[in-house]
Amino acid sequence: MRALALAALVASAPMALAQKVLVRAAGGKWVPVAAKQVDGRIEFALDATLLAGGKGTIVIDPPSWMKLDDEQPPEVTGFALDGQPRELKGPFDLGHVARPPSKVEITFADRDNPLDPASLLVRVEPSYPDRPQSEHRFTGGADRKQGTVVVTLPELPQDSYRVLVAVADASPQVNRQRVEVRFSTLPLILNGSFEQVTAEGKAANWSFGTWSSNAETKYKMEVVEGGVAGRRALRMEGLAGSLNMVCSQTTYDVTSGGEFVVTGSYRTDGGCGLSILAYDAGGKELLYDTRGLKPTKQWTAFREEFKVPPNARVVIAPRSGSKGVSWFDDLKMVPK
Ligand SMILES: [Ca+2]
Ligand SMILES: [Ca+2]
Repeated sequence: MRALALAALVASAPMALAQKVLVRAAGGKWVPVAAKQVDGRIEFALDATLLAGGKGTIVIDPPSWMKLDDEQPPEVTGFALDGQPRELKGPFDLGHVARPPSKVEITFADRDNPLDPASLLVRVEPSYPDRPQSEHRFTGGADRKQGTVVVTLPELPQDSYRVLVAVADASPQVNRQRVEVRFSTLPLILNGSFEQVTAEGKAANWSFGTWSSNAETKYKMEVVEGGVAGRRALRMEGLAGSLNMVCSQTTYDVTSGGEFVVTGSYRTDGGCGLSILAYDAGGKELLYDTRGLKPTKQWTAFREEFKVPPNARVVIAPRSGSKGVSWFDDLKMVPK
């Protein structure tokens, strides 16, 4: 029989009095191992056949409160934003928020062992090293089987954020629970003023195409100088054939649902429009609404309202089906 001998250095006084050495054998059973102390070290031999795949966990003098067989990570028992308790159903994706939370509180509880504050991991991504950083603290009950992590967020630049909080129980298995809270403070329509242009000269964040065409279809869609905000605007020109020119963008999920307003400016020779589409997580169409915009030679503001259920994926599509030139600029979408 092959035996694997390990020696553990004694680092503290209680260890020097080691009474009990246990190894977690294949199948999860804890098996006591004979140990002796030699010159301030604990020595014991391990029977390799006890271990699963040559790996095992050794515990020396576990405290009396420790439940060695614990394989369950702590549970999430509370979630609050800015002091307001929220539903406990993950994933904790807040979607687009007009104002980011300044305090995220997550309560963990473990049935068998205390939570280990030293295992606590809190990360806010992306991070802005030059800006004030988030802070966190951990408060636990007397037996520490329950604890709350409070993350205080500084004022954050517009971005799409992930707050990661992970904590483990104080068990030999180190069972870890992770919670990710996501939210976005980016504008719901990105590059709505058509100022950012890709290396290919296309408007960033937007898709271009026709939603129907025939052999004679001829059109031009581009971002050029002009408009009412910034320096550039979207210009679409119908030249020939069947015309159904569409520029579209899928917004960040509007997790909250509710009423929204899309505003912008346009001008058009032959008429244009704005389509608002919404889909659920499975891709089922929830809304397909096209608002017509009448011909006008002057830049003219428009405002369209719509309503979607929670967790809708919204597509905003300025479009034109007419000959001649249509322009769009300064598109914005906000909760009503
Ligand atoms: Ca546990
Ligand atoms: Ca612009």
